[in-house]
Amino acid sequence: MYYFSINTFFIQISLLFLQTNFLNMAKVLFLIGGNLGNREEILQNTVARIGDEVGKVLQLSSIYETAPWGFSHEQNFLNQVVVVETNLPPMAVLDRIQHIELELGRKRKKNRYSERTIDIDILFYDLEVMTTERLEVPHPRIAERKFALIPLNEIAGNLIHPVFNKRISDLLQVCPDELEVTRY
Ligand code: A4P
Ligand code: MG
Repeated sequence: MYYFSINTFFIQISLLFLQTNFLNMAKVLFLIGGNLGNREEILQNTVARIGDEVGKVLQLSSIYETAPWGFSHEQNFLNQVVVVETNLPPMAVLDRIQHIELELGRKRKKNRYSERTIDIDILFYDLEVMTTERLEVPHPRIAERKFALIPLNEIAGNLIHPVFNKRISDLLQVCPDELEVTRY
């Protein structure tokens, strides 16, 4: 009898721990991409580093070759969406991805949109909506860019954008972006 209740006590404590842990987990969708260097290898390294630093990688979209959006450059981008489960809060996720960008050779230029080895953007952090000086989620330009919407649609077409209240698949249908996006 005594043994039984001690056992039940420990089972309950472990269940509580698991539940709390579970409740603290967030799903983050990243868009990664770059147009300089060995683009495919850099994407692979980025996914591996995100797995080490941010959390478990749950899903990857296909890789897409995409024309530079917002500026001209002779080299196209490769872009991919990565889904990760993490217990880090949004700002800590941003710190980690900026650290990974630097590690993988990202150099920031003065001009707004420019060529780069790797850019890691947070598209969604669960369905949270936040705007601070350093971080805006959902990423503010998702709906204007097929290079983000097409890979997103592949793995999360039914996701409802919490600001526009529209599915990703619907945002894609009305997106006016005409730049080329093809499966790599
Ligand atoms: N920041 C705010 N919100 C976020 C967020 N949700 N995720 C801040 C990541 N960062 C966020 O980013 C500038 C600042 O944005 C960061 O310091 C962070 O505090 P950055 O990476 O330093 O600079 P950036 O990426 O050059 O600027 P920006 O304005 O973020 O550009 P975008 O929107 O990332 O666009 N064309 C193709 N085909 N494929 C691409 O991947 N990417 C861009 C960059 C342009 N054209 C492209 C692509
Ligand atoms: Mg960026």
